[in-house]
Parts: sequence; C-alpha cells; structure tokens
Amino acid sequence: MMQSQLFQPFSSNLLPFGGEAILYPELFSKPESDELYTQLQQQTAWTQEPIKIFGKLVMQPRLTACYGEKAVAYSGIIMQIHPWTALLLDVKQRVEQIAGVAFNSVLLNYYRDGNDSMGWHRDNERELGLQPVIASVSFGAPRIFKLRTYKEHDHAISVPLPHGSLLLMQGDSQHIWEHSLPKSKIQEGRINLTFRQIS
Ligand SMILES: O=C(O)CCC(=O)C(=O)O
Ligand SMILES: [Mn+2]
Repeated sequence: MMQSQLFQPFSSNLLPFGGEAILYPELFSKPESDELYTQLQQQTAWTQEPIKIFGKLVMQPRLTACYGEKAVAYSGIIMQIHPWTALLLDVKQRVEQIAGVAFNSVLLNYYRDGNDSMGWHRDNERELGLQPVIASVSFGAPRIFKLRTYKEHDHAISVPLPHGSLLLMQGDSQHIWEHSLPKSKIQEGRINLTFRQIS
C-alpha cells in the first residue's frame, strides 16, 4: 500500500516570521489516505480523557491515543502509551523522509465531527526540546487549523488541512505561535497524527 512519492507537488511556509509551518498538501495519495483513515479509525485504541484546565478536570472534546516509545504529556496528564503498529511505522517512515528527523512518539486525535475540537496551545513541553519538530498528518474531513502569535494575537493564519496532508512545524514556531482546531459545521470525522521527538 505504501509507495514512496518521487516528488512533493507543492510546499510553502505559512508563517511570515517566528519559525516555520510548512504544508505538504498531498503527502499521501487519495486512495492511500482513504485506506489509512479507515484503518486508523478502526484499529486505534481511542479513549476520551480528561485534562486539567485551571486546576479543574475537563473531558477533552475529541478522542486520543498515544503510540511509540515515549508517552506524550500535556495539560497535567501523561498519556497511556501503546507500542508502534506496522501501520503507524509506515506513516512515520513517510513523514521522516520529508522532515529529515526521527520521531519516537505519535499523538493521535480523532475529531468525530465538527463538534470536536482542540483549544489554543503550544507544543512547548520541556521534553520536546527547544525547537521541536512536530509533523502533523491529517486524514478525513478537511478542518481549519488556526495559528496566531502567542500573547499579542496580532497575527493570525487559517489553513485548511486536507485529507493526506502533512504540516511540518519547526524552528521557533512553538515559541512565537500558538495553534488550535476550532469547531466547524462538518458532520464527517477527521484523524490527526502529530509525530514528536520526546526526550
Ligand atoms: O488536529 C490538529 O490538527 C492539531 C493537533 C495538535 O495541535 C496536537 O495534537 O498538538
Ligand atoms: Mn499542537
């Protein structure tokens, strides 16, 4: 199923300053993406977990799972970790060819419909390092991904993340910018994988 592509049709930095967010709209072909969406939806150990917001436990508005060698930790929780699957290792390999770095963990998010979302945050946990490379792969319904400058909010960018796309965030992006996935009117599901290097 996994065939390596010979070239990337198009990529560009979405950020005017303060790091890079590079979109590869078609890392995976449509047939590959369709199959990956179905398999990930069916085979992932999805759970709905609470996080701490201002000291209070609140259910996250989406399903999540963590696979790999190091558990993802954020907002006061450390995720349960599952061993790599062959499917995830295939996706990881494709992503690493573009990113040029090795990842040891992936956080999967399943937005069941437009009511599921992710709030404003930065992926700036200490164990991600000073200039983390975050490789974000999307399958399923396109959703708008938002970036805005942290604190000032004086620059904002909205980008639809297509089925089979890769968004590579690196450099100072997690210091200068925060990001979110707002609610939308869409009925269809979306699966997002963020590959990370965790120390
Ligand atoms: O679903 C997305 O595109 C964003 C996911 C994200 O920001 C994260 O997992 O940290
Ligand atoms: Mn994030």
